[in-house]
Amino acid sequence: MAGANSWSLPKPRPNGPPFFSRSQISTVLHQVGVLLELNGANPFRTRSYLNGSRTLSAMTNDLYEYVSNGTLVDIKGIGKGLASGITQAVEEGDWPKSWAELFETTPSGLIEMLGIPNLGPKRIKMMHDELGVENIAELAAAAEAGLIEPMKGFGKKSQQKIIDGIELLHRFHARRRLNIGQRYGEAFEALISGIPGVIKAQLAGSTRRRKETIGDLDIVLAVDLDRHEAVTKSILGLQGIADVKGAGDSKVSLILDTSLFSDGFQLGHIDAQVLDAIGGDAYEQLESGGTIDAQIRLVEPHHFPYTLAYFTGSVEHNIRLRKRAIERGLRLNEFGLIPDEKAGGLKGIEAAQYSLLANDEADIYRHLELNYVVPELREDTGEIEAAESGDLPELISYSNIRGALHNHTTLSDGAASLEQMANAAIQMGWSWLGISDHSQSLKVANGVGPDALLAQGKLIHRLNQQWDKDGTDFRIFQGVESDVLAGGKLDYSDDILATLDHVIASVHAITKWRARDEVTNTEELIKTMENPYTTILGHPTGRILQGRDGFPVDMHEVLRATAELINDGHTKAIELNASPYRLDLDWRLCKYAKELGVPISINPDAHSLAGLFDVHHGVQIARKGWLEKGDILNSKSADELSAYFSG
Ligand code: DGT
Ligand code: CA
Ligand code: ZN
Repeated sequence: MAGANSWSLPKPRPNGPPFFSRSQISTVLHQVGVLLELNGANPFRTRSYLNGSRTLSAMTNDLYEYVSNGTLVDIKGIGKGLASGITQAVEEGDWPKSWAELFETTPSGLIEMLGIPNLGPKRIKMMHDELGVENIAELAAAAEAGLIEPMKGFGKKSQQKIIDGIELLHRFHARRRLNIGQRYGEAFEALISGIPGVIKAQLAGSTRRRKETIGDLDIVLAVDLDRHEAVTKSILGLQGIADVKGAGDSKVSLILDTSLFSDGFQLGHIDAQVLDAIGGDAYEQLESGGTIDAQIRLVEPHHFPYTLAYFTGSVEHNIRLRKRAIERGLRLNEFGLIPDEKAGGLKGIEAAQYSLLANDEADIYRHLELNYVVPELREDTGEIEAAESGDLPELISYSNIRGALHNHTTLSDGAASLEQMANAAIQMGWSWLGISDHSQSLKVANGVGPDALLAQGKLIHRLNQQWDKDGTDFRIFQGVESDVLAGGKLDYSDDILATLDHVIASVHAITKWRARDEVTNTEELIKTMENPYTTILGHPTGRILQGRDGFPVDMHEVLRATAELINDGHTKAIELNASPYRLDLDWRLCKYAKELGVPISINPDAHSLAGLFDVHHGVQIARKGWLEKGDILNSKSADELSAYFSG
C-alpha cells in the first residue's frame, strides 16, 4: 500500500534469495498496474499487472518455489513478461528497469491523489490532462472553483465527492486511533523482541501513555553495543515495512503497513452510525489500507530505563522531571541522570557514563524523590505533585469490571439477541449487563416503540427470575438509550420511563447540535441531566475520533451541574463511551468529574458480542483519566447497582 506520501519500490531484504516476499511482489504488481493506468498505458497491459497482483495475493503456496523451479508461467494469470520480472526481483533482489522507471517518473502528486477515496487512476489522468492538476492541493482548488463539474463523465456530485474525499484523507493522515496504534505497536514490538541480540523491546510514546490518537510509534530497545549493527539489519528484514525513512546504528525510522499482520488486518467492529459519520465505505477502505510511522531506538541496557522514560514522554512530563533534576544538582537526559559536578562540560551519552544507576523506571523516580508514575498519567496534569505527596490514585484495572450498562440487541440495531448478549457477558465473568436499545425517534437505528420496550422488560424479568432460581449470579438491568429531544425531553412518556432501571440520554441529532452555539447546547444538556428520568449522559460530545468534532459545549459546566444534582440526592452519572472511535467523555474531563464526585459509567455501546470487549479501551482511558474503583459504576455488584438506581 501507499506510504505516507508517495510510492517507492521496497528494498531487498539483506539475506536473500528470496529477496522479496509474495505480498511485497503482489503489492508492487498492483502499483505498477496503477502507475501504467496513470500514464495512459494500453488497458490490456494494465490489466495483466492487476490480475497478476490478485493472483499472487490469493496464492497459498510458496512463491519462491515457483520462481526457483521456473514454473511461474504455469500459474494462470501470470504471463511471460510478469514471470520474468518477478523472477529477477525474487532471485536477484533487483526490480525490472521498466517498473523502476514508472516509480521514478510518475509525478508524486498524482500518486498522492490515489489516496483520495473513490478516485481512480483513470479520472486522475483525465483531470491531469484537461485541467493541468498536478497534486492534491491543485485538485482541491480546481474542485472548489467548480472546474470539475463541467468535465465529461463528472458532475456536481462527483465534484463534491472529491472535495469530501480530500478532507477525509487529510483528517486520516494526521494520526491513528489508539486501538490501531496499539495493534501495530504490539505486533511490531513482538517481532523485534524475537531478534537475537534484543535484550528488551518496549513500546513507548503516546501509545504507551494511551493517548486517544497516535502520531507515530516509538519503540525502545536494549541491545549491547557490539550487536547494534546486526540488530538494525535484522529489523530491516522484518515483515510489515512499507518503507525505510532512515536507518543508522542507533535509530531506525520506518513506515509500517498492514502486511505486518500475516493473518490480515481487519477493522474492529464499527457500528453503522459511526461509519456513516466518518465517510462510510470510503473511510473503511482508507483505514484498512493505512500506514503508521515507527521510530525505533537502540541503546545499551544500562541506558534503557532512561531512554524508555524519555521516549514515553509526554514532553510536558519530561520537562517537569528535568526541572526537578536541576533543582537537585542533576541533569536528566535520554541516557541518564547525571550529577552536575561529574558531568562537567560533557553532554548527552558522554555525560551519561557518570549517570546514577537505574534498573527500571521506578529507580529514576526514586532518584528524584517521587513515587513511580504509571505511563498513562504522565501528562503533567498533577501527577508530579501527587507523586511527591504520595497521593497518586490507585487506578482501576479490567479486573474491577463486573458489568456494563450501555448495550444494544436485535430489538434495535444490535446484531445479537438479548439472550446472546447476556450469555456472552456471563462467559466474560460479568455479574450483570445493562441493555439500552435505541428509543423510538431514532428511526435509522430501528428505535423501539413503547410496547416492544415493555415486552423486552417482561422477558428480562423472566430471565432474571430464572437465573435467580438456578443460582446463576447474573442479572440484566433494563434501560434505554433515549434520544435527547428539544428542551431536554426524553423519548417516552413518564409511565414508560418509570418501568426502567436506567435511562441513557444521548444526542443523535449531531448536525443540528454542531450548528448551534455552545451556550444553547450547554443549557440543553443540563436540562437533559435535570430530567428526573435521566440516569446517564451518553457519548457526551458526539465526537468521532479522526472523524468529526463533537458539538460545542462547556462540558465543565455540565459536569458541575451534574455534581449539584447528585448533591441534591439524584442518581446521575456520565458515560465514558468505550468505542475506540469515541472515547467520549474525554480522559481530561474524567479527572474533573472525579474531583466533582460525578460517577463514570464505562460503556461499550456494544452492537454485537465482540463489541462488549470495547470495555477494555474504556478501562485504558479511565485509567488515563485518574479513575479509581469507587469512581466507576462498573465496579458495583448487581445489588449495589440496584440500590444505586433506586436512589
Ligand atoms: P505522538 O507521536 O504525536 O502521538 O506523541 P508522542 O508523545 O509519542 O510524541 P513523539 O513521538 O513526538 O515523541 C515521543 C516522546 O519523546 C515524547 O512523548 C517525549 C519525548 N520527546 C520528544 N521530543 C522531545 C523534546 O523536545 N523534549 C523532551 N523533553 N522530550 C521529547
Ligand atoms: Ca510517538
Ligand atoms: Zn448506543
